[in-house]
Amino acid sequence: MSDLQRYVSVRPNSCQKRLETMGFYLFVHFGVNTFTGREWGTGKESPICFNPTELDTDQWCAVASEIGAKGIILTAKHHDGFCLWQTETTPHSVRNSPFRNGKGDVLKELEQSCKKFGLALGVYLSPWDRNAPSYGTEAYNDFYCRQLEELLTRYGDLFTVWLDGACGAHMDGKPVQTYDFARYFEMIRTLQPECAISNCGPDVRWVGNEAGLCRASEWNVVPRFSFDLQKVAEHSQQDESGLKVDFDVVSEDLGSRAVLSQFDDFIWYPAEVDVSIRKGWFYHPLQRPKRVDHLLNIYYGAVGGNCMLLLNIPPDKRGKFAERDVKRLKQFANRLQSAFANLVTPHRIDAPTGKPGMSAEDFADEKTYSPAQVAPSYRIAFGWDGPKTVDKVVITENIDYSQRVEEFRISTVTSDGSETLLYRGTTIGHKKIALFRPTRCDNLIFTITACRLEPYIESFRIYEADFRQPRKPLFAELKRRLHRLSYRMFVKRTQKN
Ligand code: FUL
Repeated sequence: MSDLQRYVSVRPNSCQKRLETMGFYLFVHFGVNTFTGREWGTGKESPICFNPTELDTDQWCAVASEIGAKGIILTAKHHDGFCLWQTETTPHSVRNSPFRNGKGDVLKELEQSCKKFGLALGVYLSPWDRNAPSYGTEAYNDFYCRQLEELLTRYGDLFTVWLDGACGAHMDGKPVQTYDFARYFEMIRTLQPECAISNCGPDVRWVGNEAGLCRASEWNVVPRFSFDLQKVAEHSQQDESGLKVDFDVVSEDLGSRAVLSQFDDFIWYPAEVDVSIRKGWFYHPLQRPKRVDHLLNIYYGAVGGNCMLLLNIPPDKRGKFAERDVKRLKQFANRLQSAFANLVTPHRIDAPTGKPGMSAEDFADEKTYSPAQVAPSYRIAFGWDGPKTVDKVVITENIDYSQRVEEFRISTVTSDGSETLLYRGTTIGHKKIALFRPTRCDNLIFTITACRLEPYIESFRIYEADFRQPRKPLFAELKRRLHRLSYRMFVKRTQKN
């Protein structure tokens, strides 16, 4: 098998496919921190402080579905150890709070609302627990597994369990906990085989910052080694073959041919962008939601950059999303709706001969197109009658055949026969949204200039301009570099402690 054949033989499992198809879902950080104003609770909070007076999970779900999010992940337990469900594992839970006289169960209410609104439900269960007396001992793994079991058996189908890698146990003077991740994973796979294991898990990769920034080229096929890195946050280490690689979760290039050629074991590992609508993850009255252009740039970068977007909306002390956030989210949804309101239907598609059942005509019907022959480049021309002003294209690869496109460009041919370049891109993967300047034309040429064997293009949708593209983010690249640097400094510091 050639190297390229090996790379494209790596494909998503069914949990990963479901997540990639969902594309956009919400995070809800809610718990004792909502009432104490902290981001990381100490674990010493009294359950009495948890008292949402108007908890309204229907409102969360109504907002989620209105803005096109497909699911919600709730912080069932954050680092403070306080449980939002009726657990039998610890008294540190809603059971000992005034919320619904100790009878309430936030996760149960959310499960029912999600059902009502057709949304998927996910849970965040922090491995780091500042309240559990057993933390730092082997008994903690039993305790954690009992919590997992309750969540996996009482709340219907979960689309994901989000395992947060954050740990500040040294701050509490506690011994470092060795998490039995293998046991956690096995329990999740056994009890809910369709549930994705995120973050420290094998199904979803953390994008590397919490600012909503993703790489220009996001790869799904990466060295298996990058999964170990999610659990062991070390800056630079040896892989199994003893090769010294400068490679970590924030590295810029995780999956180009140059990187893959240094390894011999690969996994499908799509990235998720987790970011909050406000500065903090929990609700703080003085923080403001991000501007609409900022939210749109995050959306285009993540959903349109081969990542999943996990956007956090923190409920306030009432237990509802703040009006200000809801208003902002509606404006955001409006802009998206207008951006994708007018699809251009091509009348002619000219492309290299396709495989049987995967020809260019099939492509027009949104079925996969794949050229019969491997070639150095592939030129696919779309034409329509009468010029239209277009400014964006959504391209998807059929990931059942892996991720293959490495470089492409979009251009248009003017009446004098000259070609004008509109967009130059690298990876496509599950979804690429290519935004370019509004251009009046009656054709677009999609040229794939580098590819791992032949491409499998599932769709190429062209949209008319609404002249409301967000302003380009300033210094995005610089910000990404700074985040990378600060992450590495953080890791170095924690390793010293
Ligand atoms: C981090 C946590 O420490 C934050 O509080 C938040 O939950 C974020 C999503 O993950 O690691």
